[in-house]
Amino acid sequence: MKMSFRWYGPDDPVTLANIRQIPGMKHIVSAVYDVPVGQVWSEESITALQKACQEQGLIFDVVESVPVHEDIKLGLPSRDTYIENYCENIRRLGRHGIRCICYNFMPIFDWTRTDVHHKMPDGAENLIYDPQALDRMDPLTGELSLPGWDSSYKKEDLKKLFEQYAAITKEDLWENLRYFLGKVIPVAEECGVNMAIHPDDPPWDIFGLPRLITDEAALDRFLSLYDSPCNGLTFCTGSLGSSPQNDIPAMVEKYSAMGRIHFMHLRNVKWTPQGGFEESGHLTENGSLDMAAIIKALKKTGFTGYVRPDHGRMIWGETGKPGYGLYDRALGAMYLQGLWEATE
Ligand SMILES: [Mn+2]
Repeated sequence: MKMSFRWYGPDDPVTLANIRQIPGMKHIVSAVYDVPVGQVWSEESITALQKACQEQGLIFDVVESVPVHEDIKLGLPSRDTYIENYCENIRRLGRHGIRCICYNFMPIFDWTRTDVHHKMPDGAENLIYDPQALDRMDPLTGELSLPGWDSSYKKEDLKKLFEQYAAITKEDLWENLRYFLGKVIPVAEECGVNMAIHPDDPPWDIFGLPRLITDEAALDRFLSLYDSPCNGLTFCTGSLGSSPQNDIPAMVEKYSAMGRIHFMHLRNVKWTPQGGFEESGHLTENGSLDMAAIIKALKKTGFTGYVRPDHGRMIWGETGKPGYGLYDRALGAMYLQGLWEATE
């Protein structure tokens, strides 16, 4: 496995100089944030990220994410222009040494939590999802500030998007995903880039919007939409593991054996009696997932892809981007590498 760390670019309070001091850390996961969704990334911006990483002895070879424009998900006539831009981004990233691109196909909302500053009994802060709290939120009337949320949306834009999604079915969304893959996977193959879809987080419908990538049946269907080694997964244990129905170690073993996992997001979650979850420390005993069994499944199947510690808690007084502080993710990286080494 290749150990990596997500970095939000020069504005990230966590610096590359910090990251390089984490033992075993070699790869950087980042993205260009200075252009709107759907546009082509400039060569200069990509080169700048690559250079900044090189200067710290790190390799920038994973992108998370190249976002998919809503018009593509909705299947609007304008999608072809956005897909062509997407393909151009794959070509440019491939030329700059990027080997894996993470993306998702979630309508409007990215990963969703109901509190990103939840106080844990030990004083740490974590991210939680409480279904009752979500029911009380109305994205069309209330003030929304979600972590994966594009704050540039105006209320009117959002209303229109909801109307557009109301007009399509879940099957339409699957068909639009198939159409997208049909155009981008051949380009990714030519460029030597692995495409890795991130599961929906949480893996169920929210705000009445359909969500596709939620369980084993959905992953099977997704992989069959375009049969190519380049059409693969970002297997996020925390996202899929939010649903107690998903047997995470068994799924990891299955898809890793197929060679279709290109990127692992490793974190633990603790299910709550209310049907929600809390993001816990990475350790098996902290949450509901058996992290050692997950690492063993990767080892057993000869996994050589990228791994990153996913969201961490905020500890030791650190402030910053919820889920993306330095300290707890660094602890996660060490724990995961310890499990890996112990299987050797
Ligand atoms: Mn993830």
